[in-house]
Amino acid sequence: TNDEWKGLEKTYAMIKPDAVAAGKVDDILKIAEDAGFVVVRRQEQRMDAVRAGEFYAEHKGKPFYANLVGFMSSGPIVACCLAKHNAIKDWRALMGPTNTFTAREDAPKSLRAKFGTDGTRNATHGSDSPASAMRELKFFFPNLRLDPIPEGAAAREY
Ligand code: RTP
Ligand code: MG
Repeated sequence: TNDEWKGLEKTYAMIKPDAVAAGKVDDILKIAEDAGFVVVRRQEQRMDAVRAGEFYAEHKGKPFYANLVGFMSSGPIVACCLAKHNAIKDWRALMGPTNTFTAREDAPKSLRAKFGTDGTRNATHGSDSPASAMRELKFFFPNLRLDPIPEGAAAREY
């Protein structure tokens, strides 16, 4: 069976409503697989504003928060668990800078350069640390049993 991903670091990746609505889910996950990521989980779902606000609670009070919550609850997202050595950092690198326009300038091959729309509607999300990966994977995949190791959270399923 293909369970080699079980020993690899995992990250939470999300395809945001702009890229889902544009029909780019398969293109994005193909790029991820070509970059060495294993797609462990993939699930389309909608977040309501309460759940989107909870997911992005760290940004509560920031000027873009309401816009962000409105965007993230505007249509279906695709929630993913991706596995790879150094998955957390490497997925952030593959996504590129937060702002789509900055991404197009500084990282034209990045996912946000290719699939993003603007400063808030930027096609993809990725956990920014081992602790975030653990929290976010549990938030979307409560039945995925995760076992943290020092090098990174969410490293193994057991
Ligand atoms: P993410 O959490 O979605 O992976 O993005 P990130 O770490 O690169 O950026 P973060 O600072 O965590 O911001 C979360 C999301 O909020 C939206 N945003 N809009 N000035 C703006 O309009 C603005 N700044 C941030 C983006 O959707 C960003 O990904
Ligand atoms: Mg973030």
